[in-house]
Amino acid sequence: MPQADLVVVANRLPVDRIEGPDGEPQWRRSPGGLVTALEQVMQNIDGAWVGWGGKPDLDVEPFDLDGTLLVPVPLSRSDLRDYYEGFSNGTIWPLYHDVIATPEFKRSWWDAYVRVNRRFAEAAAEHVAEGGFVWVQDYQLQLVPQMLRELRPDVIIGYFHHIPFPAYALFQQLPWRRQVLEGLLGADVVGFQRVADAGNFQRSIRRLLSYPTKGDTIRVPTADDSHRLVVSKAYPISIDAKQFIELAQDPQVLARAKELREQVGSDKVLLGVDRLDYTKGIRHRLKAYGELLHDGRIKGHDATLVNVASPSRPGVEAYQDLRDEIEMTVARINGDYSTVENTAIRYLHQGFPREEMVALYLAADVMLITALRDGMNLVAKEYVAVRGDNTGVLVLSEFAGAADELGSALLINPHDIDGMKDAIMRALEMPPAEQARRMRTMRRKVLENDVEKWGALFLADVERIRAFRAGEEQAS
Ligand code: GDG
Repeated sequence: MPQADLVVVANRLPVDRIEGPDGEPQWRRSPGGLVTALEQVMQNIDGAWVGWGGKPDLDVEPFDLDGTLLVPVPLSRSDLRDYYEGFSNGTIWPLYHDVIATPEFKRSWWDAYVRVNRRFAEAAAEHVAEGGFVWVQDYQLQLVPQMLRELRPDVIIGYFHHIPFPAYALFQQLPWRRQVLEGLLGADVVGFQRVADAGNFQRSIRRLLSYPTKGDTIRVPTADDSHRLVVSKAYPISIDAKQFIELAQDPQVLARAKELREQVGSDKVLLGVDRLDYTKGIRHRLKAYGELLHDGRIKGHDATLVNVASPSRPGVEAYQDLRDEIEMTVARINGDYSTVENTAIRYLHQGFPREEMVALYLAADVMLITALRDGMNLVAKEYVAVRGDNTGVLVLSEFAGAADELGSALLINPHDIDGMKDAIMRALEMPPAEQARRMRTMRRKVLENDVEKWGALFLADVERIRAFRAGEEQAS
């Protein structure tokens, strides 16, 4: 079995299994954000990617795709129910997003999480070369670093956490809190989106495990009465800004943006783009917008809200309930305030190709990011990247990680509905000079701190650890 110097471990492989023209199954690259982010990093390295193939009970051999070895991890229907929909998305996701929804603590879900994490760790251990680097991605796989370290002490392990890490007072609720911290501490570098997330993680380590922390490092005791140093700090993730800028200059995309604008017809276009998830504050956004219509501050032809809610986690009950609630609210607002000529909210429960997303970003005067809690929020950065003429206004929740870098947006607290209404009005009325000043500052940040830089910063710390370890080995 070939072994790779870099192995990415993520819940999903970066491909979808589809039926080819001859009826035979084929793999097609899936266009997700993580894929684009890591594509850059993996380009020049002999890499492998361990992940689930996207269909239950799919048990196929590793295969090569454009120079990357893809290693499918089989998951049965019950694994998916208990490990993925259960512990990952019914326990960790709500707990780590400040219990916006109530997390459920089920022992059978935890058992499945342990079992499936071990399967991922074993697959990574099998495919990584001597002294190689394994980069574990996200909250579904928090136990993999420690499990992998036990199997392969020779490799360097990184872990990146894409979602928030909660305050100690919330994390404390987790019945398996110590096991999760020990699992993460199997890594050499533990990366977070915000400085505050790394701070929360270190506080939990001090309170629950009593390991000392200093600056970005944690001293983890080892079996031989010595210790290892673990780096834990913020590496804010970003987008492939060049790719978005190129798409925004594509004549077809520009024509489509113009067409969308004309079809919508109103004076101003407001846009929301999220996975349909309770963390994104879609209900709060609709409430604020509905009240602006009710108060008469926005009238008939003044504006339209285009709201893309891409389908997400349909197997989890909280998401089914959320969808019902949002769709009822949209229907009510449209019933009350649309006219024959103008629709108040254009609601789209669909996924679109990236070109269409960029055309929507170009057509929108105001982008509304109203997350109640969000690790980063790449949509905010995508909107900023494509606004090459420095027009447009970003209304951005303080609770999204992106707010740390994009302080020139109109920052809002989405729980404060009156504040959000005022910010929306200010955005709709903002003079072009102020739009340009704010957008220019934000674009500079996004273009400088792109995903390539994110990868480079993380890998630089990995190399630091590698050098430190080599020095220690020589000394002993
Ligand atoms: C998690 C964290 C963190 C959405 N709908 C369509 C579509 N998208 C694309 C967007 C964007 C991505 O999906 C969504 O990324 P976000 O960052 O906004 O949010 P999550 O999915 O919750 O991601 C988040 C992220 O991981 C990365 O670390 O920022 O905080 O929750 O790229 O454009 N893309 C296309 N069609 C759609 O309909 N093509």
